[in-house]
Amino acid sequence: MHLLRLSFLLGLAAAVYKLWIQQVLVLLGYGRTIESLGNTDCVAIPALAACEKIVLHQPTGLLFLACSTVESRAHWIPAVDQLNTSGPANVDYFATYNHDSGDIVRLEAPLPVETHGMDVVPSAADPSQLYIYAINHRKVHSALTVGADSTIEVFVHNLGAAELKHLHTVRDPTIIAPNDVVGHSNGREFFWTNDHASKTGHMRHLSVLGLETGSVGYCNLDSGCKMAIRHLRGANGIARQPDNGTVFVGNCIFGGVHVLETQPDNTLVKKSSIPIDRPIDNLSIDKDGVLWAAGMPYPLSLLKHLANPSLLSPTSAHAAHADPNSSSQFRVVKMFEDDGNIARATTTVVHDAERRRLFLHGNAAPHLTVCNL
Ligand SMILES: *[C@@H]1O[C@H](CO)[C@@H](O)[C@H](O)[C@H]1NC(C)=O
Ligand SMILES: *[C@@H]1O[C@H](CO)[C@@H](O)[C@H](O)[C@H]1NC(C)=O
Ligand SMILES: *[C@@H]1O[C@H](CO)[C@@H](O)[C@H](O)[C@H]1NC(C)=O
Ligand SMILES: CC(=O)N[C@H]1CO[C@H](CO)[C@@H](O)[C@@H]1O
Repeated sequence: MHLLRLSFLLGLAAAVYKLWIQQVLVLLGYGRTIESLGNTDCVAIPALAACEKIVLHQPTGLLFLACSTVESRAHWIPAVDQLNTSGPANVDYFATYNHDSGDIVRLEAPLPVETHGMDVVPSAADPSQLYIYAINHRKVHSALTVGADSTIEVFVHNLGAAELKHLHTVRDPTIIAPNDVVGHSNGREFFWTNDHASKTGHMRHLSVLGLETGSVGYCNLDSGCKMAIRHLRGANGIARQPDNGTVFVGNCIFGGVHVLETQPDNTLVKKSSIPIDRPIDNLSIDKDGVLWAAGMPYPLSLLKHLANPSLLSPTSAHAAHADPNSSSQFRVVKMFEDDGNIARATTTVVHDAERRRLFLHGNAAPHLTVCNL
């Protein structure tokens, strides 16, 4: 009787363990083959390297980028505990790229920014003025123990100008490990993700077991900052459906996308998730309302690449179409996949639905990739 129960329990434990291990192996890309998909009509733009985040200005087709150098990234990426302050100083920059003319403009900023996530939002009052919300991970000497001094900067940019005007620096106890940001068209409100619950420390590593989580915060320059939702696993890139308050957050550990609904008090409630068979990084929404997500076919090779950018790491991009018949259902289509030779270790994808172009870039990638779809 006891033996029977014991063997039943052992069998159950083994089954659960096998299921869990299988899930982990799938997420790590075990047994995954990398296809060649959508990667035949692409060009590389090496003048724009190590751009963590790209945002499209749809009316002009202009791409905004938050960039660095490959060497600097190998030293300093707080999100993955790369906290060596002796890398190159003040090399990060914002730029615009016009794919039709090939013009690259480095935007002069009145203060140095260690770039990460970014959003670019036309002002509701004057669409030729763009608000730029940018994560800034300032280096501090004791970074190894206390982490980066992270803030969120708000700039304003006149379309076509060569500079950014600084409006605000937001520093708050809830801005812990900021990763990505979505801003409001009034220049005064934003949601951002914390990729972890602490800046440094061993607890951060427990995130791979789901025992440590990220969060999303909300700031209003008039009323302050607060947590909008806590305990969000693998919180990474963030995007918002402009017209209806749906917020998407990529799950860079367990795969897929969290679908959140904005409440009247600007907190967020989780509604559903979009399953995708791999960890998901940064997100964007195109003109047709389709959500584009950068996939990590082999997350471990991505981590190795971030520490040593010369290593290849594959890339995928996925498009999630909302099902018109059911608000919580999405149809996900893989649109791009490459072994890393055409688009290396992509962490951010943007689709120009009007010009049928896909832009891909990576935190430590050697070049911007532009593909005709
Ligand atoms: C930090 O970077 C410097 C300069 O590249 C290097 O000499 C040093 O070994 C690095 N420190 C660590 C802990 O990796
Ligand atoms: C939505 O429902 C209509 C009518 O039932 C059906 O014809 C259509 O195929 C559905 N669309 C999707 C995307 O499932
Ligand atoms: C907003 O759009 C998304 C599709 O992207 C849909 O899933 C969601 O239900 C919509 N929300 C509302 C409140 O209409
Ligand atoms: C905003 C942003 O770029 N977020 C993430 C994109 O992907 C890299 C690589 O995994 C992450 O480190 C960023 O935090």
